[in-house]
Amino acid sequence: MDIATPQADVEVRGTSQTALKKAILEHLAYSVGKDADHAVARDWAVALSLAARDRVIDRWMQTTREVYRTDAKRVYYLSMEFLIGRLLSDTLSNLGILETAKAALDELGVRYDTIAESEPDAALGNGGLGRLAACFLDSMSNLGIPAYGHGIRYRHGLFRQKIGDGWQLEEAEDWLAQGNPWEFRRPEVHYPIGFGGVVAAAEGDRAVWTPGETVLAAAFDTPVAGWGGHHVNTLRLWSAKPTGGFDLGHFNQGQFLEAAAPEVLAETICRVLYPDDTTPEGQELRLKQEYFFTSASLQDLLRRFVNHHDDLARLPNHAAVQMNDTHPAIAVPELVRLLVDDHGIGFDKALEITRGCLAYTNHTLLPEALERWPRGLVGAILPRHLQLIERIDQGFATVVAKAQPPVDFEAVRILDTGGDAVRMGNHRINGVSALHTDLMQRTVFHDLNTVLPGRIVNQTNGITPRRWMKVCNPGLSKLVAQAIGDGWVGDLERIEALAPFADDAGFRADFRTVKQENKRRLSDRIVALTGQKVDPDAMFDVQIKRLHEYKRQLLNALEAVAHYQAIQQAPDADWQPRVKVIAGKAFPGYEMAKLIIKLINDVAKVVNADPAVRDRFKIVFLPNYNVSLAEVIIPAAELSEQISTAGMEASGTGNMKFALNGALTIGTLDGANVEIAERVGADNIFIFGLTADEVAAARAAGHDPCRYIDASPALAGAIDAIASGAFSPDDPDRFRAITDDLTGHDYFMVTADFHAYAAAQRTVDGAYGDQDDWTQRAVLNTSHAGWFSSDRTIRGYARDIWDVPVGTG
Ligand code: 26Q
Repeated sequence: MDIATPQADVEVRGTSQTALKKAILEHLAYSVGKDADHAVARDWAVALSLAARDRVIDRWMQTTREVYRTDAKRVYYLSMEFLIGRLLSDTLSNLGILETAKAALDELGVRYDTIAESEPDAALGNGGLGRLAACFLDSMSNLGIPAYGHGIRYRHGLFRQKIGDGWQLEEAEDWLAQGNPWEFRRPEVHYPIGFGGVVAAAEGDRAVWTPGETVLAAAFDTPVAGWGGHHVNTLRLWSAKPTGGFDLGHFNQGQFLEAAAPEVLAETICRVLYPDDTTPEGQELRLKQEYFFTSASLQDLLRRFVNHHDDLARLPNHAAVQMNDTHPAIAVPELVRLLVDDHGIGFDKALEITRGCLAYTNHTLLPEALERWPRGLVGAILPRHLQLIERIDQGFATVVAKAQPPVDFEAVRILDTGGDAVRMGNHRINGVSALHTDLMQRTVFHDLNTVLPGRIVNQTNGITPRRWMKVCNPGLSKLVAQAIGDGWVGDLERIEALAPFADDAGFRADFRTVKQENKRRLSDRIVALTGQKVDPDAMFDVQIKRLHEYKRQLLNALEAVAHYQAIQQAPDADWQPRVKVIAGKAFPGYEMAKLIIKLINDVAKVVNADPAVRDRFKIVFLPNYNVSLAEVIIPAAELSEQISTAGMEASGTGNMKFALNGALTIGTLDGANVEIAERVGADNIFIFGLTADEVAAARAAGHDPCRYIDASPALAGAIDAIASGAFSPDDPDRFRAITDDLTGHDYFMVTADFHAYAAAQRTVDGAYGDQDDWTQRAVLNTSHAGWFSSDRTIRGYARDIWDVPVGTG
């Protein structure tokens, strides 16, 4: 691909080493205001980022002009989360100038790695759903799909996690403190967003809503360059501002706080991601956040449409809106409202247009994560929307009445009268893995699937190979490129060509060398973050993800305790050395998850200090897991822990990143693990435990943890040690909530899967003992992971849901 070669009519700034060096120095002086002698790492990073941004802008404008000219259908991806992480390496790499930029900096006596580390990690999300949105932005650009990502420009992203005495501590992240060189503020693009107030009926279906309170949504744009830099899309994030000017009257009377109040109230809306919603105020704030960014995005897309078209009935031919989970689900009544009240379209037609534009992705079947809003709250904050929801609900009743076989309307209706709540999310729906979609159709959305058969489709998740291989694993990328060329970067399925190299001893040796180098890099990071020294020759076993009981970090910790006890009992046996790395954040209000973090740290402290264990087993909990840390951990991993209770992990995407980077998976048949197993082959993955159907059957029959504990001395020993305070001598009862749950309900089936998991871990140890054989399997994981590219996923959405054409990639 002609990476840095622009289209003929696009003026693009030079990308030679000389040109880049000059651009960096110019930005350092004229944008940052520093000279080379006084610049700190962050100054250099900003100067380089601006130089890189300049090289995106001409193509960005070209893309925009082209999309206007061809009047192409656009995709709007609405998401509460965008976990983009750092942008510098990714942008330089996509432009094909990463190596040149490094060389230019070298000439200036500046180390690229040092300055890259100074970029804050944009953590505008908390997990897979947010990272998926970021991978999708990259893929939509790669495939030349005109697209906007829309979300909230949080002042503080997800909290920064510190570990104090083994406990999670939360601090506000201040990612914007030193400015954000990637974004453009668009003061002229702003929309009023109303809350509360009263609704008066008008002619026809129209109503006049007079909000009690209004804020402005102001746009901030970040260009998103695809691989090769040819197509550049926009991530447009909304920030809240007060509508009026500053209240000088109050201020001059000495009422300073009153004068500042409108600003403070408006800015509250985009202050934090997932405000605690256990109080009514917190709930109200969350609903306001969701409505705020959804309404702004829809007003924006309607303005763009009506500027160039006059027939709103054709909107579905020009705009596809994807709702990332239920968080933007208020889009349904909001688009109807805008069409009916602002554009004078009849209700039925407006609903038809809305249905033609909107689609919804489901990311979880956990009942507590499916949003339901108290009817009173919706009525108070969005009175017009409640009217429209009621009307949509009535219309739906007539559809349901005709369903064959008959369906109970109460089970599917939008208004959940039993709980007096508004239930969101009856639309064109997709699941995120084959198993998850199947479970949706059979369980939570069973009745809906009967009423509207064919509505629920599957689009298995994917990951962008640009960030999750090319940028984060330069060693492996180079090795793969030497073997099969670099076509896989833009088209990952081509990495299949690597499979024959699994049988090539020389290639395997090189592959091992790369992994070893990545393990050394991670070991250095572990020392820097925790002071803990680990042996880079040990097996690196990794579990990194949000802390959640269903993800079963507890199963991992219990097995670690049992393994520790086994080593204690036979200290001279031939143990396979292992470093267990765990990282992840717990929701601030999720006490059980926070206690599990403390358990992991307490166990680690005892195990790591025990002279009998020596270098044969180390447990490391790395603080503040985020995208940037993942980029260091994943290339170094050898064993990927994907051990959720089957049926509970919708897909997983970390599992794909590990496989691509040559780790073998130990996992349950859950989410996309099923599809990974199908593709890498049973010999190259360690599957254990109950299946989703078996979990459901066991729960239905009444799961009895004691049956499993009595049958497994290893499990009983581990639970006893924790319960007796072996890891918490200062507070022996500390983990009571955990051990009581394990011996009582054990909803997540930890005891039921323990034995199979421990046995699988010993199989892993045996397999790792034959390094050559292990490496062969690792190479096959990399080469068979091509299907898990988010490019493939986006092609699926484009074809099955959005109906937009796709470029070659
Ligand atoms: C809901 C209600 C109130 C407050 C917060 C929430 C909430 C917030 C975030 C519920 C869920 C989320 C995030 C979910 C998430 O990240 N899901 C993951 O999505 C990935 C992408 O599809 C999947 O791979 C993972 O399996 C899934 O867990």
